[in-house]
Amino acid sequence: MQKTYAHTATKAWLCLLVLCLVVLLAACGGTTTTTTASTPTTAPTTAPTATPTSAPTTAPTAAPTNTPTTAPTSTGNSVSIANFAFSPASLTVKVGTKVSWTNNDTVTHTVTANKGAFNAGPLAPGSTFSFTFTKAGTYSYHCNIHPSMMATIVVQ
Ligand SMILES: [Cu+2]
Repeated sequence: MQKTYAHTATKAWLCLLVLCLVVLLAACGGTTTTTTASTPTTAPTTAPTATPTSAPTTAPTAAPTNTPTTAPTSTGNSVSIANFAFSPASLTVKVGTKVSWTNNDTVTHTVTANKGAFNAGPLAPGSTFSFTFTKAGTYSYHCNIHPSMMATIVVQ
């Protein structure tokens, strides 16, 4: 009887010891719950995709319509003599054109071709001389009275 009691007593102590151990272990190990610190994942900044700039289409520059200004000194078929000068100094005409020289000056002049194609004798103020060009070429002429007066008729 005594032995049995002792046996149960030891058994109880063992149970108590085990219980204590369990409690201790639970106390120690239980708190070791590693709180996984969730490292804040840096929000992936969406890389700004370079928006393709539409290639600037070179706007076709409107071609400047340069209206051919008819040079007032090179057309027509008349030459004015004024202020000791032939105007225009160079006149271009077509073959068969009749060119007229009018002396609008206050003094007498001549219209003399350098190579003798034509020659308007003394041309008094206010008078007109005409010559029809039938052959193409460049006709330089001058005034016999005033050699500095020189001009050209271009026949095409
Ligand atoms: Cu003259």
